[in-house]
Parts: sequence; structure tokens; C-alpha cells
Amino acid sequence: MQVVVLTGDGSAYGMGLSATSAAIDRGLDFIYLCYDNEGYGNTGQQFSAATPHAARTATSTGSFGYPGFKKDLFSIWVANRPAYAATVIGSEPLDLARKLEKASKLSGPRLILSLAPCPTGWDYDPKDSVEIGRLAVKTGVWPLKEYMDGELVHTKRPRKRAPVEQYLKHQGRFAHLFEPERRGKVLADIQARIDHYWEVVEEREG
Ligand SMILES: Cc1ncc(C[n+]2csc(CCOP(=O)(O)OP(=O)(O)O)c2C)c(N)n1
Ligand SMILES: [Mg+2]
Repeated sequence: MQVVVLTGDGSAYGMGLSATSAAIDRGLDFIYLCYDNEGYGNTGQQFSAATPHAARTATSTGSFGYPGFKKDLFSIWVANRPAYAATVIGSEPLDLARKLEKASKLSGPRLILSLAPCPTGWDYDPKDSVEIGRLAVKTGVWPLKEYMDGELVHTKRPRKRAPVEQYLKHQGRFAHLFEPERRGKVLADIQARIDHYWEVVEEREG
């Protein structure tokens, strides 16, 4: 029997994390597919541990949005030494298909972590879903990577990263960073964190 867990980020990053950790420790044989729409969508998009810094949610309103920072679930899984772990996104179908195929041939605990653009929760027109997904990769917000046999590799590296503002501007949940006045400090801080992430990748992977 092939066991596949389908879950949201509220569960994967928070409510269900200790049970998942125990399942990995025991080396159970399952694929764990997380649709990460960065909030508790079903109950009205309250913030979760996957919510990015400064995003507006039902429980983080006001001019600054969510004060916390998105939890790095991929690294938490990798620290547990699973059989396989990968990030994917629907707007990069070939990368996604290759990783699913790879995961399906292995056994043991396997993570497929997908950023899932969410028109309702992120406040944008559904027709922009693919574009927002592409921008998440192009700006470096959502790194595509995989882990296997103790090795971590980025599978698609944006050569010339677009400014993160291009991604943020498409979504109503970040509108307060641009209107009524531009929050330059917050925007620079978000950009700096992304830049730092990729600097470390370049040092490690060349
Ligand atoms: C332990 C527990 N607490 C609260 C709930 C109520 N609940 C049902 S769906 C949901 C939102 C889940 O969010 P997420 O896992 O991110 O999935 P999404 O709806 O965003 O796809 C919550 C809090 C629950 N089912 N179980
Ligand atoms: Mg969710």
C-alpha cells in the first residue's frame, strides 16, 4: 500500500508537526504532500507558522501585518534525515513532475512541500495564480530544492533575481506595504532576507 498524506500548512507547520516528526523518526513509509497557502485557509485565513513576514491575515491586520517570519519546514524535515524532501510549485510543472516521480520510487518518509498561491487568502484575481507562482520563483521567495542521501541541491536557480516587490505588489495581503504610503524599511528588510538566503546558497553550491 502506498500511503500519501495531503495536508495544509496549518497542520504541517504547526498542529500536526509533532506527530509527523515521530512518523519520520520511525522511518514510516509515506509521501507527505503539503499545500502551503501560508495560512489557516479553511477557517478564514488566520496566520499560521507558514505565513510570511508582513502579510495581512484575518488575525494580523493593521499597517504592519504578520510580525513573525515564515517557519523553514523544509529544513526541519531535513534535520530529521528523511528519505527525500523537495519543494515544488504548480507553475514549474516539469520540476514538480520530476520530483514526484523520484519520490514515488523511494520508500520511507518523503516530503513534497508546495507553495500554493491562494486567490482568497492572498487577495488576488484567480487568473494570476500561475504568474504569482512564477514570480515566487523568479524573485527567489520560493526556492526550488531537493534533499536526498544527506545532500541538498537547488534544482532551479533564478539567474537574475527580480526584486521581491514584483511578487508582493500582485497581492492584496501586502497592499499596506505600498498604500497609503510606501513602507521602504519593511520592503528592504524582506529583500535583504531573500538576498542573504541566496548568498549562502552560492557559497555552498557555487
Ligand atoms: C487539531 C485541530 N485544530 C483545529 C482544527 C480546525 N480546522 C479545520 S481546517 C483548519 C484550517 C487548516 O489550515 P491548513 O492546514 O493550512 O489548510 P488550508 O485550509 O489552508 O488548506 C482548522 C484550523 C482542526 N481540524 N484540528
Ligand atoms: Mg493553509
